Amino acid sequence: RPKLSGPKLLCQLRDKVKVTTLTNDLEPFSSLSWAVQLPPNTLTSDLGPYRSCAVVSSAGSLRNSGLGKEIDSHDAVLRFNAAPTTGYEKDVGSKTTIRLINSQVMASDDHRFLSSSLYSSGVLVAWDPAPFSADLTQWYNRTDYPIFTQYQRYRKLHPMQPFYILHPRFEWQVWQRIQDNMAEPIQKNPPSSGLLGTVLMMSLCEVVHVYEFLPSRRKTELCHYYQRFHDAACTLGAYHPLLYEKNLVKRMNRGPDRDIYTHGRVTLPGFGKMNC
Ligand code: NCC
Repeated sequence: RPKLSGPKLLCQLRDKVKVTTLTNDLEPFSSLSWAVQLPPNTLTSDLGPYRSCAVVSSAGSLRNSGLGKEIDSHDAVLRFNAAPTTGYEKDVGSKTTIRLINSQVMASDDHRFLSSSLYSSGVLVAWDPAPFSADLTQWYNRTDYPIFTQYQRYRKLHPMQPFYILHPRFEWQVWQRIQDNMAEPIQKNPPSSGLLGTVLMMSLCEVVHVYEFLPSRRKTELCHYYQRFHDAACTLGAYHPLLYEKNLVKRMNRGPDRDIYTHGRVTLPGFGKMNC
């Protein structure tokens, strides 16, 4: 298999991956009473385009980075799961435009998803590891975590907050880009929120800066910047094909290698700004 150059990889990603979210007209949802809670339009038709965007990984290497001001200078900022800004502004900034959450966060008691103020501002986007078929009915009948019951509860409590659910086709389209560009077979688990959020922002923004997804010189076994928990698997991956995701992002990076070392910063073009 030929190894594609960065620009070719970027074009392939643009052409083969479509960021889609569930809308209330899709089966099996359209025939369910709560479908009215789903948005009528997709995320990409409702949001953007933004000029510049930041994707802030939750890596421990953001500690003492001093990147807060730089991150907040972007037109839109995407964060993940339970990653806070309060108390960490100097390193991660305070602006949150979109929060991408996995279904585990929505379901587990310790995250207090329904009541914590962490989730109640900005646009929420949720996803759940779906069967590879990406068939909506199959998935609906056996989600990894109870994403749909939690979605309904949350929407009742916060009816005005924009809240989208990623179409499972999207996660497997991204997975397929990784597999097709790697020599070995990779585990059949969906990509991490980090890569999903990066591709999501590439479809909304002219330029995307990703912070500490590729670790800088501050690389550490500290899992998250906001927790005292050490595990190298957070950076290297276990369930998610994280190392392969990082390899792909490294190849697509249009910024200088030095930016990775000093700032943990990768520069990616938005899909609308690419010449293929
Ligand atoms: O840890 P998590 O990810 O919330 O981190 C968000 C994204 O940041 C990137 N990351 C994080 C830490 C690190 N040291 N290096 C990194 O590169 C990754 O790209 C990651 O996706 C997830 O992907 O949704 C994940 O969620 C957690 C967990 O569910 C949530 O934090 C809520 O507690 C998963 N952890 C466990 O299941 C124990 C993690 O595997 C993936």
